[in-house]
Amino acid sequence: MKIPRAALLAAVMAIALPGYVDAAGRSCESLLTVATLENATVTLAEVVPAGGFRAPGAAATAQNASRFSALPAFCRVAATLRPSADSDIKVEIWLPASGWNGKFEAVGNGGWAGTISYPAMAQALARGYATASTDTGHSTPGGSFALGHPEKLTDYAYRSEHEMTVKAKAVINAFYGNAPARSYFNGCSTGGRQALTEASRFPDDFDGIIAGAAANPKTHLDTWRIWMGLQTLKDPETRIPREKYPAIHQAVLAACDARDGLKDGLISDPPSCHFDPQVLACKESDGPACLTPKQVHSVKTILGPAKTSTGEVIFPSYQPGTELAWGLLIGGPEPYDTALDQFRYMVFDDPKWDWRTFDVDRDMAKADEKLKGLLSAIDPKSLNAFFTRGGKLLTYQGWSDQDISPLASVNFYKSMPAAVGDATVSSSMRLFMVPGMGHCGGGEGPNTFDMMVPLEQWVEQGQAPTRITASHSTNGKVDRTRPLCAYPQVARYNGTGSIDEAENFTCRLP
Ligand SMILES: [Ca+2]
Repeated sequence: MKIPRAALLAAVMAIALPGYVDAAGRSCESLLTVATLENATVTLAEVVPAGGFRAPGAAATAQNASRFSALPAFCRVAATLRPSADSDIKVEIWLPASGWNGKFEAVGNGGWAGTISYPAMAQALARGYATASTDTGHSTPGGSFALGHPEKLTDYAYRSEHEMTVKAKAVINAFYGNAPARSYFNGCSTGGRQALTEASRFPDDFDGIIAGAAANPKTHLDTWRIWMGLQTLKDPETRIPREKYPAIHQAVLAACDARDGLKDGLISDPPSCHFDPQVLACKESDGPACLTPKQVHSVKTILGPAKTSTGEVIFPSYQPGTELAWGLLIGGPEPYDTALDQFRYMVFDDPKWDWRTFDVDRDMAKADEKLKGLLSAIDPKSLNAFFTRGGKLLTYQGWSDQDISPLASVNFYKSMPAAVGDATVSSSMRLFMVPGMGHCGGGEGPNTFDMMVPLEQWVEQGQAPTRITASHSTNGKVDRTRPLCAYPQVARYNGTGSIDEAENFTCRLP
């Protein structure tokens, strides 16, 4: 008896794939055999019961465990993507087992990546999104992955995010029988650079993009980070000991806190604050509350931009208010490791390269040449295609960012009108600066906020965000809320009511 091939196949699948449903909605396990993924192997497809996810490696912290234990049931898919012979890109795609909101939220990475961003995936999944993250093509810490592996560097620079997005959309379509109605990208730091890179290179991937504290231009950023170290660490006498940071911070607040109209421990418009560290000059012997002449000079230097020998600005500076977190770039004994790795492994191809030999003019030019189109500056004009098809770009950065000068986001935003026109910026891009927030979070200012809802309202209902409420918590309890305002507006106190409640503030030009 001749059995039709299709019937035979269906019978085999029903046996091999427990929980197989039908074409409208496949079982999670059936995704193992999704054959439409080019240059990719699905390595895992299993249902994770509610609260059942256990993160591997560094993501297995107590804080994350409580976040994961609150997750609903989902279909967990893992895959390895090989767009080049040397590629080894790990991705995970999480699909809500029920209550899918019909949308896709991809999440970004930090630093040199090398891990799946499980906590950010959990946040997206908990809100009903199908979500995806990639390790960007390597699983080692730092930048050593790039040494002798140009294809892996390409994967890190832009290819892994795009490949992940294409594959995730295919898996979502296979699982639910529908493509996502909307697709969003949400990232900060390296994730911010990934966000801008996606908008620039792959304008069709996302409908809305959140780019926080974008590490852009990366080649200049890492030059600045090393320059910060060179100014303060090469000569032991120019070093500013960590125990002096609080005194400097207090002196900055004394000079500038009230200038924005409200003494609240925060500087709302740091570029208008002009702090002279000479006020802290030691009058008698050296101590934690004063600065030696060389230290006064160091503070002055790092509060100004890094420049080439001909005076061209390489990258903007730290802003007043950031002092408590200066240790990241100038705490010593060496400049910031993340920045050194770019030059060791991607510019000089020499793990033993000595930062003391760094020459700003010569070595930044070499970085720009070698990393052109990978980690060099993102051209503001290149975002036009994304904007033209209706894409919305929401950017933000903390004014007290200790890792990437906050003026990086401001300068990029300011460069947009000349590149794409005022009308396009007005309809497609916003910047929200966050007083007192550190790098992608933390700090003394209100540092917890939701950019996804405002972005969705913009993309889906055409309502551009003007004001987003942020909160600050101490020991898990909210003790201050404050509006974030669309740049160049800042939050101004109305003059009555609690200064810890957002409703008593209005967004105005400074
Ligand atoms: Ca203030």
